[in-house]
Amino acid sequence: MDPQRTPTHPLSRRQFLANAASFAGTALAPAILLPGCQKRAAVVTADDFSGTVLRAGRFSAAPDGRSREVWGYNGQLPGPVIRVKDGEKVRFKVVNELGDVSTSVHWHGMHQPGTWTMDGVEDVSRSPIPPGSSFIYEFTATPPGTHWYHSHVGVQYGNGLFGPLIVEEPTPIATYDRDEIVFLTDWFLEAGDVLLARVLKGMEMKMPMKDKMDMKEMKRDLGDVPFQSALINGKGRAPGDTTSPLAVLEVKKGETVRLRLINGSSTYQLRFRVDNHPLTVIATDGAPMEPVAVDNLVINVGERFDVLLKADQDGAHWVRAATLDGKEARAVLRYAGATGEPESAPAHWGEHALKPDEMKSRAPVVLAERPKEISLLLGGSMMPYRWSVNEQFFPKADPIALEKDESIRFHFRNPTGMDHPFHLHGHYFHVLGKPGALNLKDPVQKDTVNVPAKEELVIQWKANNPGRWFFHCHIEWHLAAGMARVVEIKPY
Ligand SMILES: [Cu+2]
Repeated sequence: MDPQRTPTHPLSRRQFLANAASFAGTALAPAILLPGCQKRAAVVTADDFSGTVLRAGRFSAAPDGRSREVWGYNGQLPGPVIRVKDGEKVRFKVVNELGDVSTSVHWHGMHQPGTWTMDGVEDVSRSPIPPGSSFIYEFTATPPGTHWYHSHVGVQYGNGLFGPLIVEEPTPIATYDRDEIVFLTDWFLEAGDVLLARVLKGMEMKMPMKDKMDMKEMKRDLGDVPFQSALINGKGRAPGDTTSPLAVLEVKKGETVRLRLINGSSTYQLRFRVDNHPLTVIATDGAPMEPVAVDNLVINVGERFDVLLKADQDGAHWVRAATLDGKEARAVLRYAGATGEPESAPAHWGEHALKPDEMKSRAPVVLAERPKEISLLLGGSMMPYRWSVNEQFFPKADPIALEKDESIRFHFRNPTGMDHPFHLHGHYFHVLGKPGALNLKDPVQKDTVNVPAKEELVIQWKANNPGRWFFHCHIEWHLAAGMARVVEIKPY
């Protein structure tokens, strides 16, 4: 074992909060410093840039009918739609107008070939953008497909610092008339750092008698923060609200629409369905897959799915996104000429939910025969509240050191009571499935995969993009409490 391994004795509450504060990019020094990239972000003035500018700022809004301070880009929720072409050299200027905190933008899904320092992860890719400063991100947009962008500092993005990033395919992957973005996100009245503090405190109060709770004893748990509401394209209704405007997707009878589904939540996986409309799944995380016709599909935090919807009905129909215990957000699919909202009716999800083993790559797959095997044991405790990979808690965790072009097999074991959606930056991986039933023939490519509670999962990938890449659970509270590693691919 590595001599640097972090001792497993629990942190005191004070130490934990200090670490959390450091994550939130507040008063404390960055937790880690990088060789060659400690430099502060460059400051540019308004007139040396023409192109897309994202201004990260705070504004008041009531997206689910309850007013709060939203942190967002350009005063919008979600942030502006960015559409670029595959292979295009892009430049985005990000201006930090948040006031007293640093920020960054991670381009979730972009592989950043040769530009790992543009990946936007706080203190992994580079130092974040200080308050009042700006930074120009410059990279080649690839791979094509449905992606998103969000802050990668502390637990900021759940406050609204997210938006869709679409990279157009050079040749169409399906036949359809047009596309629509459907950006899903859970939504809370309180700011991320307030919720994080409550997660720590609340869990302690729930379980005062136990010094350390083994997650194996817990039944499956859907979220660390109680669900409040969710938004579809920035609109929703908190419980009891029946009048706040909902997002409307207008369709014409006879057309086929590609829905670009993005789950930009901080906490909850969401089941998606359009009443009376089966969906054909054609891509995930940007990568084309063999089409699968479904009634509904679960989208984990950080994941994207592209689905085709054939508009062959009339009137108005509910678009639903619900937690696995049925707490629901809605939008309206409305045919030209129709008005109003559908009748209120309970969800009928249909029989066919997309299953992980139905997802197969459309492109031919060649897997290396003797990949390097790396075991990843996921763990967690409630007191102190923290989450681990191989019993280490980021940032006090060893990097996963790899050589360029090594083939890697990650074997996840998740004995905890929660699902963990893991995201690997800078690469695709193939999802081989559960041990004993690996798909070595046509496994789908993804960049974010759910590791279900009490299960094991194997993925394989090639470390062909040198750099320091983040690899982590995308649930904000798990990431902030240690469930992350840096994957270091040398030479970079
Ligand atoms: Cu997690």
